[in-house]
Amino acid sequence: MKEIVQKAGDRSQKVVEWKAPEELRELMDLDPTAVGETHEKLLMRLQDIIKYSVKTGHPRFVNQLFSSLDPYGLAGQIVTDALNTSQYTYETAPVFTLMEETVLKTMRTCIGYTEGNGIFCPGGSLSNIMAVNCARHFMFPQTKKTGMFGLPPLVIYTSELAHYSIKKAGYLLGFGDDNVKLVKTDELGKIIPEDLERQIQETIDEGCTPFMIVATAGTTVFGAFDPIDKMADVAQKYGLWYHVDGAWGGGVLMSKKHRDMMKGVDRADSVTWNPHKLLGVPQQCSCFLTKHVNILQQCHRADAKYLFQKDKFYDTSYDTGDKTFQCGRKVDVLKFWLMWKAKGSEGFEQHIDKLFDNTRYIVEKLKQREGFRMVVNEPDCTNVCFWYVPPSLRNMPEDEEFWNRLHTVAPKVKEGMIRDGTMMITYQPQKDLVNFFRLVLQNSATTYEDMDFFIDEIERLGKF
Ligand code: ABU
Repeated sequence: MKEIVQKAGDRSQKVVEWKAPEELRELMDLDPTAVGETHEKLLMRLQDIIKYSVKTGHPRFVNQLFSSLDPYGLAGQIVTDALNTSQYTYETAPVFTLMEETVLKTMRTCIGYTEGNGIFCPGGSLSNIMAVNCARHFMFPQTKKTGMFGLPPLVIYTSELAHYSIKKAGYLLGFGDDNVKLVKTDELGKIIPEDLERQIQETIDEGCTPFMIVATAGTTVFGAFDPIDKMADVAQKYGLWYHVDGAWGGGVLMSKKHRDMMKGVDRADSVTWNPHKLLGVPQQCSCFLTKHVNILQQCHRADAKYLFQKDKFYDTSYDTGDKTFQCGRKVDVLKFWLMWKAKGSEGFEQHIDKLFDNTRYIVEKLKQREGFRMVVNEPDCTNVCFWYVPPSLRNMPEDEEFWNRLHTVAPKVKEGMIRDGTMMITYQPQKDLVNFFRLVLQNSATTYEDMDFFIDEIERLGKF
């Protein structure tokens, strides 16, 4: 354990010791054994597991929307696991029930809600699916008993760049893909409100029923923030449930300097906010928050008599299990709470401000360096999207062949860095843009020197 923590911040260590699946399978001997092994052997196995796992706490892991290794978060995680409880009743999780209630209330205050409810969910996708379920219940409470039979098609609107969990909500909750309408975005990746309204009107004209709008506060690739306040106007005009998916960007609410990016979020009916992303809490820590006090219970309550006995000797409104579609629920609040107690809100604020400062630094450096080209010139969030144009492409006309060849550059460079273990950054195409790098600044231990290293390293690996 000590080794993982020490190595997390040690730049002389590799981010990953890459092995191909067949080689790793050989090295790890993964089959469960008929006879138990000695502690010595088990410790050797754990050493190998650590050796070949990706060090996501390394300051040069900028690959995903999570990273870093906070010592207080880790301590909270260890204590959570040692206590091994399930957060569905007060009797099995008395402290965590009150802790969850208090932390969620404080988060709601950050959003600007004066009252409401919430729950920790296993990931942002489930929080978003929870939002769709609450929205449907709010408008059509009868669906809990009778299902969707007899209802017109119910339509959700979200960005074409929204997280794919909204489409999955369509699959899971019976709306179908056709009824999750994807609204056009501008060149910065933000929803175009006029297209949103056009599509709502089209739905009405077709005799279908609009019921929900989902804005994104921090899209997965560009980190774009939709026009939250303007979309709230549209939701209000048509009487629709308004959800803001702030899984990625929600953390800006902790910073006085950056919280205005979410202006209007208090008008949303519900919000997804993952502290395991921008706030650096260990995985997983995802919250669904709503201004509607009773909707979670109304929507999910099934009254399992073996668990939620009403004749318990304590106030059973503290049993939170029926606020969700889960039964067993891992405790995800302690690691967040411990970090909050240790750093204070001011510590989270400094963390966010440092991430945005780092973003400004690397964007300026990239703009100055030959061969690098920004995809988004001024990113909203801490996602830095850029192409690297290697020397062999620099004097080519920018025709189809150029773009086809540029498309192959990021995968090649990525392969090089993984094989060498020097850093990890992801790439992807988006809309009609060929593969580009997305560097995510989420670890405030990442320094200006690390960012100079990222640029130099991509240049070193891209000398072709
Ligand atoms: N839930 C989106 C996470 C994707 C990423 O880390 O890039």
